[in-house]
Amino acid sequence: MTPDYVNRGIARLDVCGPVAVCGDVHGRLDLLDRLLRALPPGVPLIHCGDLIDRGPDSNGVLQRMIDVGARGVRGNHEEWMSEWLLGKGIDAFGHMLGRETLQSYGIDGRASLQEINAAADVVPAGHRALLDSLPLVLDLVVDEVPYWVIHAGIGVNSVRAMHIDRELDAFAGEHGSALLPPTDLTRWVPWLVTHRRDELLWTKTPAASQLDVGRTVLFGHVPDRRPWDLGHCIALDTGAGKSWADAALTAVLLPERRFIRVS
Ligand SMILES: [Mn+2]
Repeated sequence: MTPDYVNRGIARLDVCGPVAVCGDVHGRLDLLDRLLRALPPGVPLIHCGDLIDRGPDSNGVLQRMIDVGARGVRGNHEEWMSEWLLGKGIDAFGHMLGRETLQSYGIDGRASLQEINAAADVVPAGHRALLDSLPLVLDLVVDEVPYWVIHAGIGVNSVRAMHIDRELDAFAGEHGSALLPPTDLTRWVPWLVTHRRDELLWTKTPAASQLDVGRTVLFGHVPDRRPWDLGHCIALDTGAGKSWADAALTAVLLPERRFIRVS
């Protein structure tokens, strides 16, 4: 049976600006709190996924996101945690993905798989509900301007691959034409959600290779020393959770497109 969270493909959120969208947090509750203090008062926070792992306080980050009513999408790191909480155990994803997260819940990541998997019930129901609710894609509308929020964005290669993919036939069947003009690329996002889930979560595509789908895509997943606004995409992962001396958490204010970076 397909787990519930896999079915949460695209969620729509229609808001009045300003709104802040942040990149990967990776357990850095200190940076998240600094960012929340740096935002103009009352501005809602939206995240690009990868709230957990690497940094010391994944538990605290999930709780803070709940406390401030943040919305967002799932990252690849949330995938393993969802699987673990569904009782599938962490072995499918390996210890390395979750060690710091486990530690933040008081679970020794070096314990046996059996012990780790038996300890999953220490994760509060609210954190489970948050993880379970995260869609793969957020169809975000700010002051009537639409954006996509997607953890890994939309890589040029994933869409190029569609041209030579037999599954494109299925898309053509659903939409009437196999080769859409570029302005219709935005219609491929629902297709990608169904047929290329892993591309949207895992594929490392830097800003320069993100596809122009006719509206701005906000994404994280690829840490860089600085955020990028290339018009068709905004890259927001500035290395929170990495051991860089200048590791930072960055958000962009919409519709203004001004970056706020804390380190
Ligand atoms: Mn990440």
